[in-house]
Amino acid sequence: MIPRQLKSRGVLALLSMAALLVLLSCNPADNQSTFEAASPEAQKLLDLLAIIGWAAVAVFVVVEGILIYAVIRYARRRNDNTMPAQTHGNTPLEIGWTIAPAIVLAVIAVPTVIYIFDLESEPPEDSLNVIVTGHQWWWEFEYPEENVITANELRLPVERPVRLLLRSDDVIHSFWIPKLQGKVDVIPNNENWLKFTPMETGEFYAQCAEFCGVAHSHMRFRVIVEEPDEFDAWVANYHELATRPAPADGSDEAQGAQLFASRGCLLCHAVNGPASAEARLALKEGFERGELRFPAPNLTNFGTRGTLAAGLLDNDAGGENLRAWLSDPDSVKEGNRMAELATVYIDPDSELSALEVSQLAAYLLSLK
Ligand code: HEC
Ligand SMILES: [Cu+2]
Repeated sequence: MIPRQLKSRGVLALLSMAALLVLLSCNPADNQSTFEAASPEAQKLLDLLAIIGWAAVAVFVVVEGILIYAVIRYARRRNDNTMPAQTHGNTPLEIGWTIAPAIVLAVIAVPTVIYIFDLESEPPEDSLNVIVTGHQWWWEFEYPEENVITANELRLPVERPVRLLLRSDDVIHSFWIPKLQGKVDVIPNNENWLKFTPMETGEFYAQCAEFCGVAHSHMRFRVIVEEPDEFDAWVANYHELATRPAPADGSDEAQGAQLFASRGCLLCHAVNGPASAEARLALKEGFERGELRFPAPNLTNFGTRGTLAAGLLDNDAGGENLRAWLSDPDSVKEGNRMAELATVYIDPDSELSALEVSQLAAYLLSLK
């Protein structure tokens, strides 16, 4: 038998370990912690959490206090066999326990409803518009006014309000940038929207927050908040790349550019900027007829991206991760649609050689 003292020490150790674990998970500096807000909208959610949290603490303390008091004060004493006084109805008590929850409810409901209206109100006219499309298992970002389509990295100028229109191409996803805004479902055949104003420059981690299939946990993305002139330069660079002719000098990049067309990559990926509305419609119809391409990340400025395969890997300058991805996407990100669908379009017997892979990687990394 374990001695009592040891037993209670064990329980104490276990409890403190659990408490430590809980506290560790609250580190505001963590990439996906909501305890640090980088936008007024996220700050409002954090404030609301504090109000509700403290209200819950107050309720807990009062209820447990009364409970413990009653247990100690009114416990049956040894050898006391008298029947305690029986109470039927107590008007002040009943009024009390009706009013108290109403007050608690008001403390929680009033700020909640105010915040809901606030967050639902139309964003300012000069907001940056971005159309977000969730795909199994990556994110597409279209800037309709800037005429830019990119993937997996959402670039935003600091201190400018953004309005995101959220769509899904397939199943239900959930769009979540923990430090910038609450999550919103991304639903097929339906449009949701979300607004916020990023107030700090830097890189923010984000993630699909609704189970959407095998690679759901790898459906991440990054939000890069930068100075307005850096953002403008990024847009300008995109347009320069969209019109830059493919290299034609026999270098690795030039070979890669040719392979990009001849090995079927272009069936799914665009590298020439956003296609016109007509071209996109034709592609969509072509795909629906089973003839043409599957939606895939736009690679026009792929060389500017810091990550690869929806935030899963670093897009390192040496191209090591990119070569691993091109050689065998499934070993990098199990279940991804590039691996699955490539077998439909690309002759499965003609795998890319190591040379072809490195030429393709050289080409893609030059797109910056
Ligand atoms: C059948 C359609 C299809 C074909 C063909 C295809 N891809 Fe992809 N590709 C995808 C999809 C879908 C993704 C997104 C995968 C994910 O992250 O889940 C992708 C992702 C990528 C990425 C990573 C993009 C990013 O931002 O993370 C690169 C690079 C890439 N493909 C290059 C190529 C190259 C090079 C070829 C030709 C050898 C090719 N792909 C052929 C569908 C395709
Ligand atoms: Cu998901």
